[in-house]
Amino acid sequence: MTDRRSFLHMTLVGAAGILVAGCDRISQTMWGPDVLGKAEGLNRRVQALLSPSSSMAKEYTEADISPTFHPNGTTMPTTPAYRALMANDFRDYRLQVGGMVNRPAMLSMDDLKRLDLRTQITRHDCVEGWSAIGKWQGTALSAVLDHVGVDPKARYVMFHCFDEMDEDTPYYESIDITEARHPQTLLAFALNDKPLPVPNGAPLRLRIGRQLGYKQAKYLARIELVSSFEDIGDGQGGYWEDQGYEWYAGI
Ligand SMILES: Nc1nc2c(c(=O)[nH]1)N[C@H]1C(S)=C(S)[C@@H](COP(=O)(O)O)O[C@H]1N2
Ligand SMILES: [Mo]
Repeated sequence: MTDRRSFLHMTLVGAAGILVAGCDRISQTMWGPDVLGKAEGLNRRVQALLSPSSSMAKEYTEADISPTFHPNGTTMPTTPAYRALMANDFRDYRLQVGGMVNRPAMLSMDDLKRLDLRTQITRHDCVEGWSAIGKWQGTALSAVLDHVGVDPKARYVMFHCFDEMDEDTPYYESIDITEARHPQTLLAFALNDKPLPVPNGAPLRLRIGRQLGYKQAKYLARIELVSSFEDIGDGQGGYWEDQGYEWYAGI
């Protein structure tokens, strides 16, 4: 398993390396050394024009659901905290919600289910070149944000996960408040009418409709509202972003 993971890791980092190398060449010949930073900002602005905050990801029908939903990345977290929860079928699980909020909370699965249930059939696209259509059931993240009351100065929602990628480097991700309040942004606990399987992120994962697979954080432990993510990890807003992937991973 370690071998498989390091292989995957090498493949992904390799692919990112090629992209970055390509951009570097352009930067030296055309735009100067800061092109990556500028391109990223430009990408976000173009994306905002092409898909305004209200645009919806395509939803599919039951007939479109993929026969299997290929698990990827971590498929079995090894951290003791996660293993203890798993041993008891996640009955003691609580999602921690904190940071720039008025009422920090520890939400049980039942608390989450009482807030705002949604079901949607959407497609997941991974940068490694595969897609899968799944039926997700979960709580709208916007309802969770309303429940805790967000400080108007908060700009991002950080997702901290139970699984560690390299030693002591937990998987994490972030989205902005607009994406967090999008009606298709869910904290999902069911896939294809069954409790979310462990390989797909049990007991709770993020599902956003309009961005790539690596944004869809699995094994959620904690949500944190922040005004900046500069001081978190290597400062790029997510585990894969810290390896060179784009923060706004529009499909
Ligand atoms: N916590 C955590 N979330 C994660 C990952 C991971 O390794 N750990 N991998 C990401 C990637 S690259 C993809 S494609 C999807 C895979 O989701 P799946 O296992 O349900 O297919 O989860 C994303 N979220
Ligand atoms: Mo992915």
